[in-house]
Amino acid sequence: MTSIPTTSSTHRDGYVPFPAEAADAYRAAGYWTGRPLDDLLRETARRHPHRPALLDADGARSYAWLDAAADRMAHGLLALGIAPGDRVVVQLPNVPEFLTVLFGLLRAGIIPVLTLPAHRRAEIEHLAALSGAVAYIAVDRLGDFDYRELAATVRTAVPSLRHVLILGEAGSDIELNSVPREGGSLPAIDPSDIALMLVSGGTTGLPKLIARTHDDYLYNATASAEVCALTEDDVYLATLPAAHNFPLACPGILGTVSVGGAITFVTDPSPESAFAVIERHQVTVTAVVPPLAQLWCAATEWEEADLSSLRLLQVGGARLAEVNAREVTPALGATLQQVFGMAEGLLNYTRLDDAAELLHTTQGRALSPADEIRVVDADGNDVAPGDEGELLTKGPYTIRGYYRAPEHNARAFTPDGYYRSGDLVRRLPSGHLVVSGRIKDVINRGGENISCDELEEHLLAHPAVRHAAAVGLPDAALGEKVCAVLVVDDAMPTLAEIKTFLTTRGLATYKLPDVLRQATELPITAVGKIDKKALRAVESA
Ligand code: OOB
Repeated sequence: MTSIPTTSSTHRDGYVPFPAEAADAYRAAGYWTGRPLDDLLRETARRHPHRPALLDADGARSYAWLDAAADRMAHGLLALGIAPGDRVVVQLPNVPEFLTVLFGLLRAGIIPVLTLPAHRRAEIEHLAALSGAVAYIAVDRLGDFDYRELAATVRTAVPSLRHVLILGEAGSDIELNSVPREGGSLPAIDPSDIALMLVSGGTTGLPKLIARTHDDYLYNATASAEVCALTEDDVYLATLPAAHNFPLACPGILGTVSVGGAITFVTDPSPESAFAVIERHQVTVTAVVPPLAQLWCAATEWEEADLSSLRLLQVGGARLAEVNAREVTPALGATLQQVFGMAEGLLNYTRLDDAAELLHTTQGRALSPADEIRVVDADGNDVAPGDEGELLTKGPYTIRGYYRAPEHNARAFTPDGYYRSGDLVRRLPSGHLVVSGRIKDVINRGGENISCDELEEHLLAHPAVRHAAAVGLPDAALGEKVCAVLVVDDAMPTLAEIKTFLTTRGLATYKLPDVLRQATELPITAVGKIDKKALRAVESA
C-alpha cells in the first residue's frame, strides 16, 4: 500500500480565510455541507454510473469512466511527486481532458490554478510565480500558438516549476496521457481548505488569484444548478473557456456533474462550430458573453442547424444591452437568463420564471439568501433605494481577500469583509440589479462624468451599429473627450448623424461623442468581453 501524502500548509500563506463566526453560520444554515468538491463526481458516478458524463466526436463516456479516469490522474500526479496543497497552473482549452485533469487534481488535494487559453507569458509567469506553482499543464498547441515554448520560458523564469505536462506532442516534456496510473488511497480533504484558484477578470494591472474553498465552490455550483433547474436530462455545452467561473460553476460543468447531466465542449465558439454541436448532442444549456450572444442571434439568419433542443441561454460577463436581450428568444428559441457574476464570488441570475421585462432589463438577483449586498456612494454610505451606487458584497461563496495580495486587499475589501466590486448598480424593489457601469469606466469630459455603458447602450440601438464602445481620449482643453468606436453592418454613420440620433433618444448634449471611429472588430479579453483598456490604448495612439 502506498503511503498517503499529507497536505503541506504553505499554500495557506497569504490566504484570507472566512472568519470563524461566518463559517459556523454558513455551516449551521446548510450552505456549506462539508464535502470535498470532487464528491460531486463521486456521488453522481455512484448514483448513475452508466449515464453519459461526456459527449464528444468519439461518442459518449459514462460517469463510471470519468470517475475512474479522474482517480488514475490523481494517482499519476501524486506519483510524480506533486503533493497535496501544491499549486499547478492549468492552461487547457475546452477538451475532454479538462475534466480528468480538474477532477484528478481536486481528488489529489492539489490546487489547480485555472488560467485561460488566451493568457500569454506575462500572465502565466506572474500567476505561476505568485502561486508558487510546481507544475504547468497545457496542450501542445492551439491555432498557431505553441504552449511548449511558453512552458520553456516560464520554467526558466519561475524556479518553483518542476514539471511540465503536455497534452499531445510533448517533446522533452511529460505527455499528460502517460501519467495516469492505478493507486491506493487518496489524501483526506479538508472541505474548508482551498479547492482551486480562479484568475480575476480585472481590467487593471496583472490578474489576481482567487482561492475558492471546497465548501464555498460546491455551494456555488449546486445552488446555481438549482436556480437553472438543471437535471440529469440536461446537456451542457462549454462554449466559453472552461477555466472561467461562468462555464465552470455557474452552474456550468460542476453544476451539470452535480445533477448527472452530460457535458460537451467546443474550442471554437463561432456559430458554425457551436450550432453543429448543439444539434448533434442536443444541447439544452450554454453560457455566452454578450458579443457572442449577438453573433449567434444574427447567425440564425444564415446557419441551418436545428437549435430546438436549447432551452436556456445564459448571457453574462458584461452588460447585455436591452435591444440585444430582446433578440435572444425570438432568434434562438431558448429562454434568456442574464447572469451578473464575478470570480470573487457573488452571482446574480434572472430567474427562469421572471417576467420578460426583468429578463430584458436587469442583470438578475442574488443567488443565495445569505448574499449580503450594499449599494453605496463614494463615501461608503448606503444610497437611497433604487439609486445608483457601488455594489459591495459578502456571503457564503464570496472571498474575503485575494490570495497573497495584502496591500490590494486593504483597498478592495471593507474592514468588515465586504468585497468592493467596482460595479455601479441600481437595486429594484424585487432585489434585481441593473448594472450601469464600472466605477472607473467613466469619461471625465471637462468635469462632467459620462458613463461609457450608458452611451454604448444608446449607440447599440442605432440600426447600423453591431458593436459599440465609448472611450475617453486625452484632450488639451477638456481633459478627456468622448470617442465612440463602432463596428457597423451597413454604411458607417457620420458623426453628425450619430449626434442627431442620440439627441433624438434624449441624451444630454455633453454626453455626445466628440470623435467617431470605425473598426472592423473590437479587441476582446481572454474570455471574450470587449477589452476597453486595449481599445483606449489603440485609439489614443
Ligand atoms: C464574470 O466574472 P469575471 O470575474 O470575469 O468578471 C466580473 C466582472 C463584474 O465585476 C462586472 O464588472 C462584469 O464582469 N460583469 C457584468 C456582468 N457579468 C459580469 N457586467 C454587466 N452585466 C453582467 N451581466 O464575468 C462572470 C462570472 C460568473 C458568471 C458570469 C460572469
